[in-house]
Amino acid sequence: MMGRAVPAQVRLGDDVASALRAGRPVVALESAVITHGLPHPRNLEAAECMAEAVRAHGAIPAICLVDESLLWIGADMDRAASVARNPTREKASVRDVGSVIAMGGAAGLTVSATVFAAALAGIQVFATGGIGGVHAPFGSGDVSADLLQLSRSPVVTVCSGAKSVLDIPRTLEFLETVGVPVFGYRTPDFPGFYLSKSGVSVPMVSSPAEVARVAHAQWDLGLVAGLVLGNPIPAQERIADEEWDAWLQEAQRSAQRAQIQGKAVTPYLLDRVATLSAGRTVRANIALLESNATLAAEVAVALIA
Ligand code: PSU
Ligand code: MN
Repeated sequence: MMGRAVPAQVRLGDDVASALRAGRPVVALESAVITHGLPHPRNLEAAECMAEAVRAHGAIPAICLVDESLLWIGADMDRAASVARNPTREKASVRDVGSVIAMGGAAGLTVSATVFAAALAGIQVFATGGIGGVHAPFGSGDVSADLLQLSRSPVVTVCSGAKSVLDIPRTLEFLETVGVPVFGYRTPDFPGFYLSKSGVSVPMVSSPAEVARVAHAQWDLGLVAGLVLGNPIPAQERIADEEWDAWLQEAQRSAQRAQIQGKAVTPYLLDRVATLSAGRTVRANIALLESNATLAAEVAVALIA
């Protein structure tokens, strides 16, 4: 993979640009989890952990965000921290990126916006916590832009499943409909974010090399869809089903009472479960982000080997 010309509104970090030019492994990192998913200052700690894990496993991290009318692919930690602290920062999915750039705003990028950015720069692997999907209750009409964009960007997305507040079977059905292959990493059960299992079976892959073979086979055919690789949360941080169900139900009740809607739903629920669990969900989230960053780096290395 060689670097490619990027549009004028895009800035590549120096180390990202030189790695891409030299064909060395790069891993894109999501920033909505930093700007909207985790409380300050644990969010910055999470960003550092992810970047460090990517470096420790032989790849260059590329935090993707919007700031000062530019789409940054490989923002440095100072810029990430300044966007995270900006009180007017937005959570941008792929449809919002153009308008935030045009208006001179700042934004953390969701999975949909990050896989778009990664593909634009020629980055083939991306690490996040959980992808968006089909919200429960079915019929609410809330389906994340992540799902369609995953079918349009040839990037391996390493995650610990879909966001814990979603309808997982319907999310996986949607990915099938739009042609996105989904795998479990060393597990036949799609991971359940804070829980190790979601209860839905997926094909299993057991090494970064195997993931790389599948990705090459698919992309060499000219298929543009990305791959979703579900990596279970590290065992010592996983949360028991009953505990999680209780916190989630309570959080959903208060979201309903407060009439939270649209893209505010996820940040609101995450904030509520963090409080209800006395911080356990935050710790679990950071642990899985770090573990996903590690696996993503290994896959990026394997893709180039
Ligand atoms: N999963 C989490 N925390 C998050 C997200 C997912 O545990 O903050 C973010 C990701 O950026 C994902 C986005 O792309 O939520 C999906 O949001 P929506 O449902 O509004 O599309
Ligand atoms: Mn949504």
